[in-house]
Amino acid sequence: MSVYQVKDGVKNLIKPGEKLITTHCCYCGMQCGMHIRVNEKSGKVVGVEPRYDWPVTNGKMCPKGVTAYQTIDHKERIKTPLIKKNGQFVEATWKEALDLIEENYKRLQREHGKDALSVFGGVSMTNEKCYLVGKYARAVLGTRYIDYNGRFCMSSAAGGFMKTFGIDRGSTLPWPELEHTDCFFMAGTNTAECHPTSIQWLWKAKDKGAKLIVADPREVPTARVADVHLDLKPGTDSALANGMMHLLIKEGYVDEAYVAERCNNYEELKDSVRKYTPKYTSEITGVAEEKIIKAAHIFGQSPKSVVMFARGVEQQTKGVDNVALYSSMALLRGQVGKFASGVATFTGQGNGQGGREHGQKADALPGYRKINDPEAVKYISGVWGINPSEMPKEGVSAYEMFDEIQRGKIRAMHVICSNPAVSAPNTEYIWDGFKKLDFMVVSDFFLSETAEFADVVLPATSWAEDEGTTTNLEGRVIRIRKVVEPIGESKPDWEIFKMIAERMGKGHLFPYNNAREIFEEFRIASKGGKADYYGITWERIEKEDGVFWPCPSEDHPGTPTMFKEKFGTPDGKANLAVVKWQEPGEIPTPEYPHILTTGRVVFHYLSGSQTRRVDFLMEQCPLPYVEMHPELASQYNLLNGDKVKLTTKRSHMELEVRLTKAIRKDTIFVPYHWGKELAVNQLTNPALDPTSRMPEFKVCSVKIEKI
Ligand SMILES: Nc1nc2c(c(=O)[nH]1)N[C@H]1C(S)=C(S)[C@@H](COP(=O)(O)OP(=O)(O)OC[C@H]3O[C@@H](n4cnc5c(=O)[nH]c(N)nc54)[C@H](O)[C@@H]3O)O[C@H]1N2
Ligand SMILES: Nc1nc2c(c(=O)[nH]1)N[C@H]1C(S)=C(S)[C@@H](COP(=O)(O)OP(=O)(O)OC[C@H]3O[C@@H](n4cnc5c(=O)[nH]c(N)nc54)[C@H](O)[C@@H]3O)O[C@H]1N2
Ligand code: SF4
Ligand SMILES: [Mo]
Repeated sequence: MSVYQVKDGVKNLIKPGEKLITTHCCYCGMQCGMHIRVNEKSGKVVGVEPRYDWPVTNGKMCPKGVTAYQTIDHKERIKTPLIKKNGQFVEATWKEALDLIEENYKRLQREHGKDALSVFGGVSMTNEKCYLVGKYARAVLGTRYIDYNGRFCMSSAAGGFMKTFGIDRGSTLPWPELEHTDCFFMAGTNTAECHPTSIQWLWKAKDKGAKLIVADPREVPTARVADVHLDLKPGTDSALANGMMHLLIKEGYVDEAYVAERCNNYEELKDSVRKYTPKYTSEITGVAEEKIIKAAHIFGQSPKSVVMFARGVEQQTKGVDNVALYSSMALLRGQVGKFASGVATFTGQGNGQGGREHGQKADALPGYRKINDPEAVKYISGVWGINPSEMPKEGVSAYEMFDEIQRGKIRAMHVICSNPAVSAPNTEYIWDGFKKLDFMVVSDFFLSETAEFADVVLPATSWAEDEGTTTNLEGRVIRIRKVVEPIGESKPDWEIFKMIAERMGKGHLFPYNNAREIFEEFRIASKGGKADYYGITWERIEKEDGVFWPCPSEDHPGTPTMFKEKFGTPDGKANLAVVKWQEPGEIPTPEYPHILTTGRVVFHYLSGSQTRRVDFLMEQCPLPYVEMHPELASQYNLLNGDKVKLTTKRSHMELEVRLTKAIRKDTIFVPYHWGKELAVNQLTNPALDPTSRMPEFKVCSVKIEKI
């Protein structure tokens, strides 16, 4: 971390013989501002300095961010293409790798049709690359089968926002305004560990007297300092939100004028929440009645409040409902579209916002257009230079692609920037799917658990070896800068798409020489869509500390606050959610009597493919474990450090017990950042939300046995 003073700005951070390159952290949606220190002589990265003048993160970074630079020049980086021969990877030239890809793709297309190929994308890439993943799948391979890891991440938030507000922008307000918020209602977000640098806004607000309500089955760090901790049973958020709204209405906390003018369904909502008395809500959620009542009074009396949530409420089979219901709490209070108040989901991955707007999703085209909308198909076909009749139809969601592998429909998969062998639910099914494929390609810069299954591994560049843009969790489009030259023979993902396009006879569709040219095309592709980037230029981003979409023209200021006058729905009104609580996909049974939930720790990122390669982070957290309340542990005679076998309907695994009182007595928690026999996703339930197709990572039923 920095030992330098801020007062002289950037100059003071530069050491003789070094230069600083200003960019953003590669990991979470906070996209913390940072400078990478590069030795001018060797061109090598030697360290990092937080960026104090970045308005969203103000010089704060977390343990992952300050060590991220160590992955750039890491000894395990893949430096050449790899081809599997007799079960072993051997180094190959680009020509050999591309020959093999061309031969197999063309053969499979000939024998089984274009839908035999598939693409599994990811959103740790820049907007420019994410945009091209969709174009590569649809215009080059001609397949309907494309989806991406955001299906496991942001799809329920997206679905809930679309339903409620008509536009899915993760935050309705810019983060620095949070300093002036009077009340934070935070559900299913472990903010201190997962978006650590946003905590500063909470502290600043708390110093001014802001109140904090936390809804989480675990006493996460924010819950420890909360005014009320609603320690709900996993899978009961919709009951809690309905119970809160019951009280807001009963106690007269509704902003009646706002609701009458700007919202639909108020009468239906009143009917629907009538039975969610504190008593009934408490019976379902397991939260004490007094706590629910206290939370409703605090929330109802706060002039400026935000409702914030994350995967805890979204990664459920009722994830879309949960998002719509929690958002409706803010609408009842008239909070959306105003200063220092509103609704926000903590977007997960670095480009989790941008990456979900540009057409990596089975049903989406760039600019948040729909692939089943003929006008959208016509427009995007025009931008791409293809005939609208060539545009493939809607495909299926990420997990459901593995069903298509089992059915023999999908024969080949190109996984780009994701590690589903660790991160998808019910991993044994995923592993089996990979083995069944006739041909598999992975683009990554490390040999991930997924890459191990591939026939060909293509060395992509890391986040520091190419430039472009990302969109942070506020909806602010920002610049990622190139820090060093690509290592070995690695190439940016867009160049890889271009080379494959040329081999498939579609080189004319990928005429780009650099990321900037892609951005210019993408501006036009997004123009007129819900996520309109047309008015955003790289120069503006630089000058204005990022630009918020929608931004339809170069003289438009961008949109830091959403929905000031109207919502994105056809009638301009928000839709209050009228939904009853329903049970999660699995409820405890005598055979599987407890609830398993999964999530994160501060030291690791997602599948761990990057952070498990950083010594400092591994020293802090080398292995997964299971968090358990001492009372539950005593039922099984378990002490801290004992080994247990966990079994669900899918599979079983062994883990070390970590006793803590900071979790419900009926629930256990396992972090998911490890692979193979250490992957908790061997156990998780692949039941999907009916609209978002998001798997229920957060709730399943489990058996505990002492070993
Ligand atoms: N350190 C770290 N930070 C990260 C990441 C990482 O891997 N590591 N990943 C990034 C990404 S992609 C994402 S998506 C975000 C995720 O950020 P978060 O969603 O904050 O993280 P999780 O740990 O998945 O889950 C959050 C909380 O949900 C709670 N929870 C479980 N079940 C329920 C339930 O039924 N209801 C409610 N209300 N809460 C429940 C868990 O106890 C947990 O504390 O983090 C981003 N930041
Ligand atoms: N049990 C459980 N499972 C979960 C979750 C949970 O809470 N519980 N959360 C889910 C969520 S929210 C998410 S986001 C997913 C994420 O899961 P994954 O998609 O598996 O996420 P990563 O580990 O980031 O995998 C990205 C891979 O791409 C590589 N990579 C990074 N940048 C680039 C690039 O620019 N180009 C290329 N080609 N490769 C790159 C990295 O080295 C890494 O191997 O996991 C989901 N799985
Ligand atoms: S909070 Fe997120 S973006 Fe910031 S340093 Fe940590 S991982 Fe990187
Ligand atoms: Mo995520």
